Amino acid sequence: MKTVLLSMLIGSLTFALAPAPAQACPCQKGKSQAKNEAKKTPASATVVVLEVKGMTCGGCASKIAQALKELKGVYGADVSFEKNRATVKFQPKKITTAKLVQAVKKLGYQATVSGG
Ligand SMILES: [Cu+2]
Repeated sequence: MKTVLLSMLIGSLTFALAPAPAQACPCQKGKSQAKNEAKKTPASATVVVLEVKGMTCGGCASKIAQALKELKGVYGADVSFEKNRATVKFQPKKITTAKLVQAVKKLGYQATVSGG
């Protein structure tokens, strides 16, 4: 029992130290708890960089990354809130960049394929 109490204490301490997320942020609603498993990336995969607008906290970035990773044909998504950018590794035969953009827009953010 003592171990349980201690871990609970540590748990709440960690929680208290973590930065509080912005309440008005759209990423706070309907947060998915899907697994963050890395998929195997074939050599034929390609990378696209999307410019993402509308992110207001790191949670937005994680939410977008999560949604992108759940798409068929996407092997990995790295979203940076600071850079307003999403780097997506995907299989062009399975999914188009338009679909990737669409998935980000569906979450309430603006996205465009970066020119370079
Ligand atoms: Cu957010």
